[in-house]
Parts: sequence; structure tokens; C-alpha cells
Amino acid sequence: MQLSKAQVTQYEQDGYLLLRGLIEEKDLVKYDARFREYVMSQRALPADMKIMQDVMVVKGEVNPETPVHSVNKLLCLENDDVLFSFAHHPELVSAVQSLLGTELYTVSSNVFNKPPGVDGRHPMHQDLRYFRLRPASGIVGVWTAMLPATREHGCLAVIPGTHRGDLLDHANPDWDFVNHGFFGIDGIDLEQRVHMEMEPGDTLLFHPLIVHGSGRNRTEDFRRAISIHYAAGSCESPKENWQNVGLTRRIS
Ligand SMILES: O=C(O)CCC(=O)C(=O)O
Repeated sequence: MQLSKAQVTQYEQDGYLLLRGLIEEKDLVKYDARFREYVMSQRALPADMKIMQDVMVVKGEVNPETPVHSVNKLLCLENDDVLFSFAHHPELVSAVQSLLGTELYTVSSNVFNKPPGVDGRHPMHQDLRYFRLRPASGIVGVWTAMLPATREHGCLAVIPGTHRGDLLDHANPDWDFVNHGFFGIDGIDLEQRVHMEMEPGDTLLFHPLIVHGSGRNRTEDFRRAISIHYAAGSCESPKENWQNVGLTRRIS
């Protein structure tokens, strides 16, 4: 779906854009089935893919009902044909091209699973903290709900306009249970948060400097999403030839 001029302007102003119903149910069902196969050990993990367990499970604080209840994320989807077909989804690619131009690469991919019964919060952070590519405006994150994501489920929350500021300091949150690699920014005014309640297929496009995070899942259901970060071919990295290394994939 090519974005309209008004949508591009809105993304530039707010640092995010919510596209309702972008991904069809038939695709979500395929992604979900494949995710479950990996997590239930019904399919061998392809090269590079990893399952990250929730910290409360790792520390023995929670005894998961099923393997799916133990997982925080499935990462590095590049070598799975079904899950990585999301990155090639024509509607998604066209929307991202409206922001980044036609030469697109992927630089990270995840299924985020927020099970009931664990803390699972994601502190307020900026994704640029995790990337060496620049400029920031050459990167776009996408996050598609696979299951309903209401406030009760711990939906994403963003602070509009923060993408116009700098990359802020990140540190380990002072929480009892923090998942591996989840750094947060101190002193964020949480009153400024806008909660992104989403139905399956709804897709958030977001700037890597936007301050965002997610809350605890207080329901009995899972909250699950599939996510990719795209980068424009014109981005630069201290690493030479970033387009040809590791899990980077050319999409268009
Ligand atoms: O899915 C979540 O709860 C957090 C995801 C996130 O923060 C991200 O994609 O950067």
C-alpha cells in the first residue's frame, strides 16, 4: 500500500503511523502456526534463529503451563520461508518504500510473544540504541499485531514527536525482572504516552528514535506480534558493506 502524502507527513510529524488491517488473516494464521511449530519443538530451528525465554521462567519464578507460555521472543526469522515472507509482504514493502525509497534491506526480525503470567514489560526505549546504521531517518520499524493488543494485553505505547530529539542514554531498568537486552530511558514522562491498541493485522510503522515500550499482559491471553526493521540502501555504517553481511537481506 503506497502511503498518501498526508500519511507521510503524519509519520514525519509524529514519528509513527498506524495502518489498520494491513496484513490479512490468512497470512497471520500462517505466521502463527510456524511460530508455534518452533516453540513447541515440532520443527528444527533454521540457522541463526533463536528462542528467547522470559526472564521469570529462566529464573524459576514462573512455571510455564506450555512451552508457548515460556517464550518472550523468537528472533532472526531470515532463514524461515514462512515467517520471513512477512518482510516481503507487498503491502508492507510498498508502505515502507513510501518512507525510505525503493532500495530496501531488513536489519532485524522478531516475533514478540507476551504470555500471560509473567511481568514481560518492555521499558521505554529508542530502537536506534541497537543500530549502528545512520541516518536514523533511513530506518523504519514495523510491528504487526498477530493477536489483539489492547492496554490490558500490554500493547505498545509511544511518545509522539520524540523522534525529533537525540538518542538518549539507556540503562538497565530498576525492576525485579527485566528481559535480556531490554534497556530503558530514565525520567520519561509516562503521561505523554499514547497507547497503540491494535487488532490482528494492524501495523505500526515507527521511527527508530521514537520513545516507546509496552506494559504487562494482564489478561489470560497471549499478546503476539511480528516485527521487522527496514533500512534504506543509502544508510551508512561503520561496518563496511553492511548490505552484504550477517542477516541483512535485500528486499527491493
Ligand atoms: O513488542 C513489544 O512489547 C516491544 C517491541 C519493541 O519495543 C520494539 O519492537 O522495539
